[in-house]
Amino acid sequence: PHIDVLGAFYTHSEINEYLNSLPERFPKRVQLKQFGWSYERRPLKVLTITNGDGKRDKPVIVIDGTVHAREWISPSMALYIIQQLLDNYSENQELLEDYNWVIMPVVNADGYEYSHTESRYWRKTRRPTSNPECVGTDINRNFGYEWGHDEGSSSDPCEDNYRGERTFDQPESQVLRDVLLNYKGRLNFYLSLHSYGNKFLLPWGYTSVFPDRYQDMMSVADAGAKAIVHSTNGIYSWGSTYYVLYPTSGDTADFALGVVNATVAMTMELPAAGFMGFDPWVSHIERLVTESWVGVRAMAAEVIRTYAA
Ligand code: 0X9
Ligand code: ZN
Repeated sequence: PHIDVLGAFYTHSEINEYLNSLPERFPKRVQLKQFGWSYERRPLKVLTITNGDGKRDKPVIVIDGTVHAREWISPSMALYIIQQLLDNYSENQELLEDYNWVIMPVVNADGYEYSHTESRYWRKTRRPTSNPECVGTDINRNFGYEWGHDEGSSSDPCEDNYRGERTFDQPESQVLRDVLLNYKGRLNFYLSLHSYGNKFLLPWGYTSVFPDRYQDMMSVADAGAKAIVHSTNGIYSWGSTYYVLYPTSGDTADFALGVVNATVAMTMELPAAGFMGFDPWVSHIERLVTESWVGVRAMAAEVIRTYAA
């Protein structure tokens, strides 16, 4: 079925139904793959978008959404990107000339459903923990690079940044890990969509030291921020997570850089809207995703220009 991204927030099963419809509509240009299941056995799907020329092993841009359940603009943004690349292909063709895009709109499927049905501001997964009182692990503290520091994550299952008992003990983290590792050697841009904060966050999260590739990654963030301010006056800040936000350890972007060797790894904190910042009204969606697309598009173009295939 068609999905009106600007007209509603969708549940995980609605998003999957939409993804399932795409291979039939774009048989030459998309591949839909299920990489695994969530703890509550929801299918976790990943869409690859190409220009249909059949060339294999192009470098890739990997984008994920909904690592955190309550950040509802993130799956909407992932769906909007998909539609820009598929339905608005004529304007975005050059973004697919030498690159393939791999998009996973919902990583934390159980938490996302729970945020629709039970508790709007839920963040973590829904797997029980060693503490019978507290459910859920923060996927963005569960990844296996510099995992387990008390600075930037918590060992307490009742905390919102609980890192789990060990690395990748959440099935959703395993799935995203496998997606990233699948593209090792040609992961030129990893972008994790979160909200909120108007920030481009670069590794490292776990230490105040800057990675070797920091300046190159900063140039990409720079291109995104510049494009957004020119189009809407939207103001972003950018820099290392540790300084611009707060220390985080075991997050996906640190893993993408530290283990998968991504050329550029970044977390994008989309703009705030609504009562708590995580909860835009439906009427906000269009403004948020169109502005954010200007930034994502400019960053992708900068990566493609700088790191030619
Ligand atoms: O704390 C987080 O996990 C992220 N912020 S959020 O408000 N969406 O929860 C930021 C993680 C940033 N990490 C890296 N860029 N390495
Ligand atoms: Zn988040």
